[in-house]
Amino acid sequence: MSRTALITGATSGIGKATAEAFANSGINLILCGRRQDRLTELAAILGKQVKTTTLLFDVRDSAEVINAVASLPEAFQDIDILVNNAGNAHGMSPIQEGDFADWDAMMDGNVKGLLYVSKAVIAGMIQRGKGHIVNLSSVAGKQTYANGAVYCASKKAVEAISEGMRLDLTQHGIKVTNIAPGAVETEFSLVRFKGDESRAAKVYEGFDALRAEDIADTILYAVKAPAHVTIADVTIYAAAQAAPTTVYRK
Ligand code: 8X3
Repeated sequence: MSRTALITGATSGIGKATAEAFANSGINLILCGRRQDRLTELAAILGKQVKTTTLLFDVRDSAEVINAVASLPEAFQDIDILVNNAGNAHGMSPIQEGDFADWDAMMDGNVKGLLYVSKAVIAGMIQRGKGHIVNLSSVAGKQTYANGAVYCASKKAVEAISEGMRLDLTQHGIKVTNIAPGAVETEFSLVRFKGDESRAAKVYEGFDALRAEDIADTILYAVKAPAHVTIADVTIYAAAQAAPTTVYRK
């Protein structure tokens, strides 16, 4: 029987690439995001391969999250795979110059949002005695870098939550995979630098950055692993990257 996956932040970047990879593998999709036009368009395209539905919510709003997941049509209620992909960096500055709104956006979205969506989905997984949660962390969750304290803190929290989920949920037949990508060329830096295109482009200049599809490939590998195998933790760098801020550029 084909499986069903719920993906947050599905309209762009790693989320969208994962949705496409899942569709190619016959995994039905609950596409979640904050932009209905993009969700509808993606659902129509991938709907040619698998069953799709969309949920419009902001992961930072716990009531919206709970109501959205509760509103799923019956055919989509048994969620086998949850991909907690939604998350972003907002601003990059020394801690003493940090902005409260940026801090709130990162902690509320990357940490609390991931928790809200997980809580909404885990109950059903426990009832059915099976499931797989894939959390998108970052190499920023492995190693803190200058001017990134709060983003790094939010991803260190994801690392801890992945470990904690694995400890609490393994006995219920639920696998937990933590994925920590390095520099992936998506809208990530554009969001971090608040639309400054030239600053964002510089992040990926002079080397072959990771693509969203590279991360989607790894997520697909993890969810396709045999029943007795858990891919617990994967760190993925671009070949030219040795650490979060160590990139060998041409
Ligand atoms: C994104 C990767 O190195 O910019 O999470 O923190 S990095």
